[in-house]
Amino acid sequence: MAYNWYPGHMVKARREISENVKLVDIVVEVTDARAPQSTRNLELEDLVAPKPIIVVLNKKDLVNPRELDVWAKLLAQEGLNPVSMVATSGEGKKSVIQTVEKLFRPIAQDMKNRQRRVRPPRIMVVGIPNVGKSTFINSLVGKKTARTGSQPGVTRGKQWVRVEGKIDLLDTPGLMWPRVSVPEQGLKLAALGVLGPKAYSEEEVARYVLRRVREIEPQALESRYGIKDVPSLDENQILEFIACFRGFSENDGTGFQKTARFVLGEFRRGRIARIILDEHEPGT
Ligand SMILES: Nc1nc2c(ncn2[C@@H]2O[C@H](COP(=O)(O)OP(=O)(O)O)[C@@H](O)[C@H]2O)c(=O)[nH]1
Ligand SMILES: [Mg+2]
Repeated sequence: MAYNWYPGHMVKARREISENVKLVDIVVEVTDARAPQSTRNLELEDLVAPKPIIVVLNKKDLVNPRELDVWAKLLAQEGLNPVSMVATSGEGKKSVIQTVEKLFRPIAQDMKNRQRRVRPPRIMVVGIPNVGKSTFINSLVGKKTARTGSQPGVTRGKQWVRVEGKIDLLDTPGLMWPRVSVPEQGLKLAALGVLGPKAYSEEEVARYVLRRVREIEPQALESRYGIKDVPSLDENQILEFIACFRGFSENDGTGFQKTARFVLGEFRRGRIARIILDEHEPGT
C-alpha cells in the first residue's frame, strides 16, 4: 500500500468528510485495537462535533481483552462511545448497532418534538488506512458490498445501504490521514500496516516490534521462538536469534530483511503476542 498524504490530499479528505458528516446523525470511527490512540484522528472530532462519534476498537482478536477494556474506559470518559469488535468475524456487531440506536434516541425524540416523521438513523464510517473500514461495512451489511483490501480510496459514488432493516449507512468510508507527531507513532503505524512499506525500513519496524514484545510480554518470545532469558537480550539479539531459528542467513547480502519481513508478518497476524502498542497514563 503506497499511499502518501500530501497537504492537498488532506484538504480533500477533510472536505469530503465534512460534506458527508452533514448527511448523517452519527459517525463511526474505526480504529485498530493495537493502537487505540495512534490510529485515531483527533481532528475528526472537531469536524464531527456536535454529532456523536462511536469509536470502534477493531481487531480485538489481536490484543489482550483486559488491556483493551482499560482503553475502552478511557475513551468512554472522553465521551467517545467505544465498542470493541472483530470485523472479520462480526463479533461486537450487535453492540455497534445497539450503540447507534441508543445515541439516536434523543435525536429521534427531537424529530418528534418538531412534529417531524422519525426516519432511521444515518451513519457513516471513517478511519485511517487498513484499520478495517471495508471489512466493518461488509460485516454490518452482511454481504460483500464494500471493497476490502489494502488499497485505500478505491470506492467511488455515494450510496446508502440498509443495515438490519433499521440503520442507513453511507457505503463509502471516509478515509482519514494518519497522524505521525512523534517518530514512535510512525513505527507503530508501520507495524500495523497503516503506512505503506515504502515509508519505512522493515528492519527498524521489526526491531521496534521486538522491543515492545520484550517489554510487554517477554515470555511470548520464548514460547514462539524458544528464546531463553529474553529480558537480558536487546532487540538486535532477538532479531539475530529469530534469523537463526528460521535459518535465514544474514550473509546473503540482504542483512536482516527476510527476518524483519517474517517478524512483521507474524506480528500482524497476532502470532507473536497480542499486545497493545500504545501506552496510557500510569494509574488510569
Ligand atoms: N485479525 C483481524 N483482521 C482484520 C479485522 N478487520 C479487518 N482485518 C484485516 O485488516 C486488513 C484491512 O482491512 P480493510 O477492511 O481492507 O481496511 P480498510 O483499509 O480500513 O478498509 C484486511 O487484511 C482485513 O482482513 C479484524 O477484526 N481482525
Ligand atoms: Mg477499504
